[in-house]
Amino acid sequence: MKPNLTKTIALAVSLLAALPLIAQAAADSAAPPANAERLQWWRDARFGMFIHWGPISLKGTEIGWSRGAQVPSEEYDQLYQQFNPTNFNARQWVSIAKQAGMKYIVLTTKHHDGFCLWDTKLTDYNIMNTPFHRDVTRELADACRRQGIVFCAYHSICDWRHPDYPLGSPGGKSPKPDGNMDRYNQYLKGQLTELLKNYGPLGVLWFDGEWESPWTVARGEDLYRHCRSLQDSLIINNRVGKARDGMAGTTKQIHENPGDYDTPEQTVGKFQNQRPWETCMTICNQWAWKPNDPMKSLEQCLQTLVLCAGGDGNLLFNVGPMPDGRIELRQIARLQEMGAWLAEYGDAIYRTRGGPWKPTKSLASTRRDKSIFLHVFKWDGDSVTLPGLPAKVQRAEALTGGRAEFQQQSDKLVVSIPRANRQEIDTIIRLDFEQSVMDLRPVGFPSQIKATASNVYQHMDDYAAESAFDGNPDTRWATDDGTKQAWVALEFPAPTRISSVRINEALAPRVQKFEFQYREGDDWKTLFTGMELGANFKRSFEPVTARAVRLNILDATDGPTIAEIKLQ
Ligand code: H79
Repeated sequence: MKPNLTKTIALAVSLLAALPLIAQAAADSAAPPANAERLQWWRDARFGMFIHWGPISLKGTEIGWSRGAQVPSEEYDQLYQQFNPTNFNARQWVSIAKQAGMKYIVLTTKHHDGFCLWDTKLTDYNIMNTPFHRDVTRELADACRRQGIVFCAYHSICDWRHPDYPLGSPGGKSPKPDGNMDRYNQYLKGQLTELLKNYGPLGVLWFDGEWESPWTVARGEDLYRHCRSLQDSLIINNRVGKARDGMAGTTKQIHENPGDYDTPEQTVGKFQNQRPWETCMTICNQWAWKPNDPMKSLEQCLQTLVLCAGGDGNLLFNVGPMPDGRIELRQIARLQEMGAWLAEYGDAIYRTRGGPWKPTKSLASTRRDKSIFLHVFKWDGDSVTLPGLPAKVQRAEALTGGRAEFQQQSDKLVVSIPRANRQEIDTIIRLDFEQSVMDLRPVGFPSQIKATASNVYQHMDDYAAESAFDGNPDTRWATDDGTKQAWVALEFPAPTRISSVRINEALAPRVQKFEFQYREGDDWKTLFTGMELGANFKRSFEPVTARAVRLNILDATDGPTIAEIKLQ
């Protein structure tokens, strides 16, 4: 009896341990779990089109945010009377998405400005009351269905124009004395009922504008249930809740918050294979159309897609159509280039999962069944060296041409192909194994940066010393609240000649007194001292050969935090 029982318990425990985090979260959260089959479809799709559009395209400023800022609210709110996109053609939009290799379209049915792109009965501020008089949401939803693309809706929770929503423009900064959130919530739910009943089934509901104080996790949960009760197969993003970690888009307190996936914005999400995620990013700089908005290169576009897939996430790539209803020709051309690449190499993107190697600036990996697709952006001399895997490579094939070679040892895998076969954007090598590679644990690359600090905010890796030297201004070294003195140091791999330094404090200037030092042998020597640093400190000095450098902060108003220290 006893051994069997132990076995049963051991089996149950191991089964429990194997349950994905999503299932655990669902079990704890009061909201029902996502429809697994639909979520799987969405993950496999990997690539979707985001469309930000509305009367504000007439001005070329940002949708929602420019209301009461660049464009006076009174003027903004009258623009719909001139909105007449006579060249709008839903079939063409869908064709463009399909040619790009995208599998779903997310349309801004309502942004923070409150304008409704469908025939809503709940407000007059909608597309039917423009000179255009056509329900573009209806037309797009129908065209999607006919052409085999999944139609999805973006919907802003905040509405800075609606008299009941308690906050107004600019950017939700002005409280409305007569706001009534309960009444607004009825309006919000009523509008979603219309969308789900008359335009569905929808693939995804993409909420946004949840961060303002009138929204609560209880309202989020109620809204999540409301939408799922109207369409059970609906996938809903994490912005329905209240736990998004800023633009990184991950979900804090995942157990208590509704929402099926994370939403990094204008940044590629970090490797995360325990919970689905989707980066949303613009093809130019603005979400809404802007004349001559600088556009991303094909290299940026494709590497972004590959980095998302390699991190086990989706990419929702945004276009802002022009006020006459057309998408810009140069944007169409770029999307077609992406589609042509995907037509050839989509096997290494669609229906894959990220890893096992976590993406770096130089490479990413995706996998399916018994194959890993290695995507190399930058070579390290003649080859790339990857951390070892507990599985034996049988074969390597360069999908982008040439003969791939590999050498496998217990601690590393070295892969190469002839220089002439390297692709400028992405050289793809498929590695075949005897068994499935889906259960191989994700492996990171050991950091090349040897940095240390006297104090790291809450001992969190995200704020480690390395973040001050990683060349990425979006990451920072941070110290605990109230810290007045702290140092951060960098060890060079070999003695290095330096003659200038740039230092960028993150957030507000806090440093009040510091010394900048270097080490040749055993002792730190001071190169210079100063009082304030701020966001843009620069200093040149007599060249020295250093083994290490150190910023020693002697006084600060609060815990110092540094985005970058760059040496030359
Ligand atoms: O629709 C597009 C943008 O108009 C919209 N989201 C994409 C999809 C957008 N909403 N907010 N922003 C863009 C930037 C806002 C950032 C902030 Fe915050 C709002 C900073 C502080 C409050 C949310 C909460 C992000 C960080 C904390």
